[in-house]
Amino acid sequence: MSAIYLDNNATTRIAPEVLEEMMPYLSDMYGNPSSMHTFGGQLHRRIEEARAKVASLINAEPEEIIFTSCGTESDNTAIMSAVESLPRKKHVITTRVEHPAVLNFCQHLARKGYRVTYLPVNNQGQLDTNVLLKEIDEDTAVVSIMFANNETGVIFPVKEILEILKERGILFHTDAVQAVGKIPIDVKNLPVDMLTLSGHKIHAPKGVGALYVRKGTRFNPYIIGGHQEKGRRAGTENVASIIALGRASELAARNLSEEIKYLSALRDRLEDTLLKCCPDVRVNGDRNSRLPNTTNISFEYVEGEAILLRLNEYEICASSGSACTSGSLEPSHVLRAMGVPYTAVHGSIRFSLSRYNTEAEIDRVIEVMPLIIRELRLLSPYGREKIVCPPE
Ligand code: 7TS
Repeated sequence: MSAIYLDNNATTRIAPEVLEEMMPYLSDMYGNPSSMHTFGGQLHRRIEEARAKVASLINAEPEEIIFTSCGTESDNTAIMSAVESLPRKKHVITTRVEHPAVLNFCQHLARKGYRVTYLPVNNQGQLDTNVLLKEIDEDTAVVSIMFANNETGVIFPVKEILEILKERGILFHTDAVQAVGKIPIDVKNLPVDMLTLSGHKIHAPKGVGALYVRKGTRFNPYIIGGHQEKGRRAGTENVASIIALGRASELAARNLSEEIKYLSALRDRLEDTLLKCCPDVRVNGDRNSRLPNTTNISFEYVEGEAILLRLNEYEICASSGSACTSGSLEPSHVLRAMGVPYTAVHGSIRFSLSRYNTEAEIDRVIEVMPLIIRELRLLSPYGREKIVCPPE
């Protein structure tokens, strides 16, 4: 058996169908879609076909889709566009559990003089929309709240958020990088102003993303230059990757309901068995409102990094719930915001599945995980009684 890849919220394998579709555009069909000649110009039509497919995945209109270089660029663009559209307003609202693509951009805005409110979440990782209601005021330009959390999979109440924001002249952006292609999203039913998605989370390559901008929403480009994307995002198009994103969107839309059933069954089997087999284990995040492919599990009194290293020896790829940069043991900002106890934050592991995972792979993880946990707990200098918490 080759590596068991359970880190699909970090990135996914390019689907073979997607790779096949994009390859000609990396070799023979290398033209520039803006060229006058047919060799390049014909690619323009292929880009528009891809745009229609991406739009269809979220029930948008093709002209509402702008291709970008990644989820991060879409997030930055959306928030910047919103504050530039409403120049007299200087207040931005987001949550404490966003991806750094939003959090760090908001910190950047704070350094430029914007007031930023970071909404808390409860111990299930869920947002209380009453808190949002209390925080909005006349000065609020934009609210940016993720559709689903990348570490826990918790799905946010976008419908309720929209109810609160309705007719207040506040723009709403949602970072749906982890939600698109995993759960149904319909922007006609959920009228967000802007929505971010990323190719490499849905079996397209890295380095391509999209921003949905609702028709009629004021928009200011972030990348300025040529006329590409109708002047909304300059730069010669990443043709092959855009075509790949179109194909990946088509596949995701086609298989969505079966994949939800398949992945949630596999995920639940993994989760339920680990909860049964290992003592002192907890699931982080609202189990009733979660992405079907994600589970974040804390194994108390062990270091997540130690678990990952042992899993790696078995060729099992997962990730630490903490968004550690290598070498740093900074615990996850998401789990901390949820008030997960210190002993559990450090032992958290995120397993994120994809359509390519099999029952046999999950069985293998179920087999080795209790052994790893037992072994690490025996080795650990932190006996359960000896656990030391740092001063707050
Ligand atoms: N937003 C969310 C919610 C994400 O999960 C990620 C990547 C991004 C934005 C950035 O997208 P990109 O296209 O610019 O890469 N998330 C993760 C993760 O959870 N582990 O590694 C990358």
